[in-house]
Amino acid sequence: MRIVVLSGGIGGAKFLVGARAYARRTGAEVTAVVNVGDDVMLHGLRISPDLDSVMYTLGGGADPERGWGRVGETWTVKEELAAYQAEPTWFGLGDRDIATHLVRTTMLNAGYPLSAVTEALCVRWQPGIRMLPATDDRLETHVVVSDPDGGERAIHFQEWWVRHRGALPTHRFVFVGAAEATPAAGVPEAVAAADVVLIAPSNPVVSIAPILAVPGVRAALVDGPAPVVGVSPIIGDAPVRGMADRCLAVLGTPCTAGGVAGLYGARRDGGLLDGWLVDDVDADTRLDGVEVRAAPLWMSDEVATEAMVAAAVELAAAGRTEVAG
Ligand code: FO1
Repeated sequence: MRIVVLSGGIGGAKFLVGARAYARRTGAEVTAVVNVGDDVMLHGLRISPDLDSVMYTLGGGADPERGWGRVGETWTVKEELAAYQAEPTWFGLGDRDIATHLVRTTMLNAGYPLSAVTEALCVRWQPGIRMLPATDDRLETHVVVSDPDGGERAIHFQEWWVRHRGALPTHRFVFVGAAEATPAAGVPEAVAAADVVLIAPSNPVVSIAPILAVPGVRAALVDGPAPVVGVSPIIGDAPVRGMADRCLAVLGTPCTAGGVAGLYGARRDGGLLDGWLVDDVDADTRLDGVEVRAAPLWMSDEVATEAMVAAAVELAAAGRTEVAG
């Protein structure tokens, strides 16, 4: 069986650990299509936070406490940059992590696409799944916020997320470059060959939406043969982790399993979903045209997460829904 997983960073990485365990047990193959909207150029380096979170987590090199960056990290370069007052001082690059950014930036400058760079980095980390960026093109999430003088300005997602913790009057998210972007090498082929596509319980607004904003990725999902099953990132009325509540509020979408399902939409009605997996506490969630099932969705350990993946794959076995009309 071929499984494609749409994934953001930390939550997606945890889900992929379960997907890899499921694959090892059943002989399935997993391809992760990973968000690049969080990517940013800082100090001359290309940082790809979600790709790195997935790669380090699956490769056993992630810091489990912080959730991002490397375990056993040191911060000499960060301190030296701060001594020069080199902005942004609100974003910390660890010494070990910087080696990854140096290799990535050098390869990109030499003309390799991000997908090839990611493959090269994975030779070291051996994540046990295939990792693809959603696109090799420039795609950055920017956030339109209120200015103190009453106007509006757009800031990079990382400034909104890390520096301001999302606590600014926020109007909308813009996926710069998405409309012109094409899927990374291998993405349309992986989706076309998939038996099931899973949407990880990642932030729907700033992790999954930028992937879907690449027209060729969305088209591959809509036109491809595989059923699409989403896993709710919301349990009760709170995100499993991160700031999905703040992001959903910007869109005016309720922070509930049903709210996020509505955002993805039913395939029958021109959306994406054939199936939607919610936590047991949200078992009464309904979305017309979508098969909803409940299972425990806390990714407390690998065994629990593998069981989630198994439940999502089983839900996909119910098949694709017909498009209305
Ligand atoms: N998150 C922080 O809260 N503070 C940081 O200084 C920070 C640095 C950083 C460096 C590299 C990297 O790959 C991720 C980093 N993150 C940091 C995490 C990142 O901002 C976000 O959590 C993700 O982009 C959201 O998925």
